[in-house]
Amino acid sequence: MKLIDLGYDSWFGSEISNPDQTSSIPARVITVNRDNYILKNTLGEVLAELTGKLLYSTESNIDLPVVGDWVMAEYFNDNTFAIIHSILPRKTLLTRKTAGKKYEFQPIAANIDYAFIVQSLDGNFNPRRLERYLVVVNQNKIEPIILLSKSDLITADELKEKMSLISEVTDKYTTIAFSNEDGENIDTIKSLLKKGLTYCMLGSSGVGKSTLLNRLIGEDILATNEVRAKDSKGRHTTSRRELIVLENGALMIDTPGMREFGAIAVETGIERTFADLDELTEMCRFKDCTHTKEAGCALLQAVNEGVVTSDRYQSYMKLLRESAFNEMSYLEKRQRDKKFGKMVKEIMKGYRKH
Ligand SMILES: Nc1nc2c(ncn2[C@@H]2O[C@H](COP(=O)(O)OP(=O)(O)OP(=O)(O)O)[C@@H](O)[C@H]2O)c(=O)[nH]1
Ligand SMILES: [Mg+2]
Ligand SMILES: [Zn+2]
Repeated sequence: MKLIDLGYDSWFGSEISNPDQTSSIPARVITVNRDNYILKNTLGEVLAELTGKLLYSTESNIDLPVVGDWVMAEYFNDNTFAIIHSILPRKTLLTRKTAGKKYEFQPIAANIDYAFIVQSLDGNFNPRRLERYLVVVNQNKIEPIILLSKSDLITADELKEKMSLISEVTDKYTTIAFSNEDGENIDTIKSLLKKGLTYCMLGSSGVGKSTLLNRLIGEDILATNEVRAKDSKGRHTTSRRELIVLENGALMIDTPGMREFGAIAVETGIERTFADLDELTEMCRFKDCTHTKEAGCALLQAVNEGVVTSDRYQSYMKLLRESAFNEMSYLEKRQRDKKFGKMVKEIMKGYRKH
């Protein structure tokens, strides 16, 4: 296996000729465990740990390796163990807001080319949730592909209705309804996968991400689990993120289903996902129009005329508000952290003097 088969390309190429890292070689992070990593490159797969320096210089989660990262690693003991010295710059980084009240970025996966956003066509189907995923994926300049699973559970008429709801959200991205159960459109999904490109599965627990991946592999490698019939909720079967090389050479990252998919600072993602609404706001009479009550608001007019559904308008406004609020909270937190750091330094200096 060559590095190019693992997704390495000239984009990363210029980064490895760093003279003081000559003992290190590039490798891709294929699994992140609690205390260590599994790397893969031409030497095969190896267990790896971080250098103390990297570990202690990290200011946030973002500075630590995630699945899909390219790292520079030094190999030991006949290439049975490695130490990670640094992370190569990331082509793309998929992040979300850390679940709960914390205002932090949580990295999900790095160097992703395409994200499969998976929703099942039964209880999990939700156009508003799809918008949220699209915003985050678009923010990171990753190409979304929309997959609607469990088509075997609904009638042809229901499918038609749901597809039209999706086309109301967006008609820009490939959208495929499929079934792991009867095999519908599995081949269509297979035909999308290209050698050397990295894909990642996103979506709630229980929608069939791992089952699909097993289907694509043609073997039951990943654990899957029953869903509670009552509310279509999964049980978080997949517990870690891992990268798998498919037979045709495509690279696929499975992720555990996420209960929350919060967003921080995703204005660009919102603009891209709601491009038509964003364009309308350019035509508002006032530059600082809040699109809530102003006369001459082009967006409100479009809603009144039925050009834009009120659901999409509300979703757009909600995501903008949430993104701005989370960004402010994040920046405030960073500032507090910095001040705190400074204070600690001052105190330590004082100690040393005495
Ligand atoms: N009827 C039907 N059931 C499916 C389909 N795909 C998956 N399932 C079932 O849904 C359940 C959950 O599937 P998983 O693949 O474990 O779901 P997941 O998205 O990986 O869930 P997490 O790992 O928890 O995020 C399993 O019992 C599957 O057999 C499908 O297309 N149709
Ligand atoms: Mg899974
Ligand atoms: Zn307006």
